[in-house]
Amino acid sequence: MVVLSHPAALNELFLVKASCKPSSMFTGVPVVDLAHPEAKTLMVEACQHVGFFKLVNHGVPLELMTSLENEALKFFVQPQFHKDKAGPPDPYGYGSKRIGTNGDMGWLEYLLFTTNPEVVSPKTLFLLHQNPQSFRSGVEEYTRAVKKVCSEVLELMGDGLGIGSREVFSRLIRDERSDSCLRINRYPACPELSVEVEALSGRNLIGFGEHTDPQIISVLRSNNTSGLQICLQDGTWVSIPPDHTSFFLGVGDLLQVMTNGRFKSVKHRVLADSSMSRLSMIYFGGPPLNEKIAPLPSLMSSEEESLYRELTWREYKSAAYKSRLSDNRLSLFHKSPTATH
Ligand code: GA4
Repeated sequence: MVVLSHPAALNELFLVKASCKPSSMFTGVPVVDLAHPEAKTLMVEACQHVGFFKLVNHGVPLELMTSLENEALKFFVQPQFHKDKAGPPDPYGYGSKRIGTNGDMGWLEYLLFTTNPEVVSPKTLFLLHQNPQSFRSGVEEYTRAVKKVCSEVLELMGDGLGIGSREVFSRLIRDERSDSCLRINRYPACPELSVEVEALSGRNLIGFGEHTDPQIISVLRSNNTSGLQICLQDGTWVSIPPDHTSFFLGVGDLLQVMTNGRFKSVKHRVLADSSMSRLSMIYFGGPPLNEKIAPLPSLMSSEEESLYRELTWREYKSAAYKSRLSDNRLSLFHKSPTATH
C-alpha cells in the first residue's frame, strides 16, 4: 500500500477537506452591469439569494487595478526578514500565514491598510517598499476609486429596497471617519501540493479559511487565478471563476443586520493553487466606529420583529477580533426570542 506523507511544510493547518460540488440550485454568479437600468433590482435579488454578485461596467480603469497589483508585488518579492519589519499586523500591517490573533492560519501573505484617519497604519508599510511614494499613491488612488463604486452600489441598493433615503447605507462609508480598510492578499503557488497529494488525500490547501466579513460590504478584485469559493444558502460551496476586469461584491454582517436578515452575509473562503499565485485586493466598507447599527425601521413591516439588537461598529469589530475566523459572529447579537417578551 502506498502511504503518502504530506510535504513537511503542508501540515494539517493548511490541508483540509474542502469539498465543492455543483449545486443544482446555482445557475452561476449573478452578474450586474452598473450602467443597466435594472441594476438596483438585480443587486437586491443577488444580495437576498446569494449575498454576492459580480459587477461589470464599473468604470474603474484596468490600469489603475494592475498598477496597484504591480506595486504590491514589488513589496511581496522582497526578502522575508525585510517584509517582517512591517508586521505582525496590529491589526494593520504585513502578515504571513497567521490571520488574526486567535490561531487561524492560511497559505498567504498580506498587507492591511486602514482608511480611517483616526487610526494609523504602520508608517513602515510604505517605507519598506522600494518606491514608497508610488506605492502610497497607488493605494490611495485605488481606494478612492473603489470607494466611489462602492458608494454607488450602496445607493442603488438603498433605492432598490425602497427605503426612503437612498443614502442610508452609502453615507456610512462616505463619512470621513468611516472605518474601512484595504487588504492585499497574495496566495503563493504551492508546488509541493501536487495533483497526487490532492487526489490521494482528498485535501485542499486552505489559502483563507471560511468566514463572513464583519463590515457592511466588501469589494474584491483579483488577478486571473481561481481559488475563491462562496457558500450557498443550501450549504454547497461553489467556485467563482476569476475575472481580473470585474469587481466581486459581498454582503457583510452589518448589512445583514441593517436589512434585518433580508441580505445575507456571504460565507466564503480561498483555496491556494499548486501552480499559479493569486493576488486579490479587497476594500471592506465599514461605518465610523461609533455608528449605531440596527435593523432599519423603514424596511420592516409593522408586525416584523428585529432579529438583532442595536450595536456599534466598535462593539462588533471588537467581538470579531476576539473570535476565530469561522465563528458565527452575528449570533452573538441575535435577539433571543424570550428577550422580546
Ligand atoms: C475578515 C475580513 C477582513 O479580512 C478582516 C479580517 C480580520 C483580520 O484578518 O485581521 C479578522 C477576520 C476579518 C474576521 C475575524 C477576525 C478578524 C481575522 C479574524 C480571525 C480584516 C476583518 O475586518 O475581519
